[in-house]
Amino acid sequence: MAEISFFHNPMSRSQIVHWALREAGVAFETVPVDWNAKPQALLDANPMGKIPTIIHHAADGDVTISEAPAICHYLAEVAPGQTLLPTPRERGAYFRWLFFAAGPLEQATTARAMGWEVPEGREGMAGFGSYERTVDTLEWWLADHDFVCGERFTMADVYVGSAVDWGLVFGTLPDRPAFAAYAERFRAHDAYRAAKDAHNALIAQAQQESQQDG
Ligand SMILES: N[C@@H](CCC(=O)N[C@@H](CS)C(=O)NCC(=O)O)C(=O)O
Repeated sequence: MAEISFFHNPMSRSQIVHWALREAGVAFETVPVDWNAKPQALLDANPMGKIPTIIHHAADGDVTISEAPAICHYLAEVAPGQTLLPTPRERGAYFRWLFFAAGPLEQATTARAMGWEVPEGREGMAGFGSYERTVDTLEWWLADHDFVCGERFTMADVYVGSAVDWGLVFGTLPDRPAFAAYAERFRAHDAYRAAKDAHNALIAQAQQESQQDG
């Protein structure tokens, strides 16, 4: 059995974890998730039936983790050498932006995609304030930092980078120079490219199968 069981559908946030697994260099087996017939093992592990979800077959027993940013950080912990974890000096930026992307940024971009607007006068109650405030704040940081923690790539870049990647490709983020320059830096990573290649191959295969069925 591989070290990690990875529930995956290429058209989902499990792409983030696919990249994280490759950055971490841990052995994993992919368990395909068909939206219309989710594997029982996924539902047993995560009653939300959501992916990404992984099961780490650790020496002292299985550990189930869901929520993409939690999985990313967990993988940085179990990765050989732990080089994707922040140094003590980098910890503040690492956790700040990891949680910023999981909270305000995810909420702001989802609200935008769904057409939900914060009612006038209620920005103070919404964790993301407004789409503009959230996006401007991320831009402010990335304009001055090559990576989330400064000069060095850490696991936070897999999660924040995935949000920027997705946002630029699908238009949920504006195409600003700081986002484009950041994307260029993380897209140069071998692990990013390997995950993308695998992702594109799975999409092509699914499209071929649906054409054959049709
Ligand atoms: N909060 C979760 C969100 C996961 C999520 O919504 N995944 C979607 C795919 S992108 C999913 O599994 N959808 C299937 C469903 O809800 O049944 C995370 O950040 O990991």
